Amino acid sequence: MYTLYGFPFSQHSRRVVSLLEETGLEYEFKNVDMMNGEHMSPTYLEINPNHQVPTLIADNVKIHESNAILRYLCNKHDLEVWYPQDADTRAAVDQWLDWIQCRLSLAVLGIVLNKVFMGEDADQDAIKQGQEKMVELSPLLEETFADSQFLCGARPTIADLALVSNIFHLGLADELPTGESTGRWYKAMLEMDGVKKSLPEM
Ligand SMILES: N[C@@H](CCC(=O)N[C@@H](CS)C(=O)NCC(=O)O)C(=O)O
Repeated sequence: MYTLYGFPFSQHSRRVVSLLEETGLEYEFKNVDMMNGEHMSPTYLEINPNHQVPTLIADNVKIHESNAILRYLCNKHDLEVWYPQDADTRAAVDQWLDWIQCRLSLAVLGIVLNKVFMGEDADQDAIKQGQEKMVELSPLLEETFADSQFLCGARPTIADLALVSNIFHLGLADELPTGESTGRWYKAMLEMDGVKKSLPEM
């Protein structure tokens, strides 16, 4: 039985919830009320000194970093379809997971945090920079989905779960990528039970 500390409006938390739900692994979700600063509380800082969600607790293991958690769960439970062992496919999954963290995430954060959550304190420059970055990145996704049903082939992997958590986030700010193939992929992802269950109530 896992314990997952997370927050439904956190894109990083949602990807882990999606995998746990899709695979039927047992877990208890502990909501960290970020709107009221619970992630900065001494109790949560003991759990994750980075004051970030998600954090996964297993028997003797405590892991933060959402993509590391996804990989851990796949390795631990031999979730071959979600994180294929074949070196070439695994490299593709890892490439996208890193791309999502290193290239996409900051743009999504800049847009959504400021457009949706910061109200009058919104940093307009961060929104603009995020939008400019998305002009560069969205075509890369569109080209990928024009050729492939999912990021790494004919079925979704943890890279798709990480990506859909970000694309849903962009939707909160009315900034969904507009490409037709990306839209087809996004619709398919939203039909997955695990993804549905990861979404915040609105
Ligand atoms: N690289 C981390 C990022 C996690 C992250 O940024 N979480 C946000 C919520 S989506 C958070 O907890 N922010 C609060 C803070 O940084 O103080 C991961 O992938 O888990």
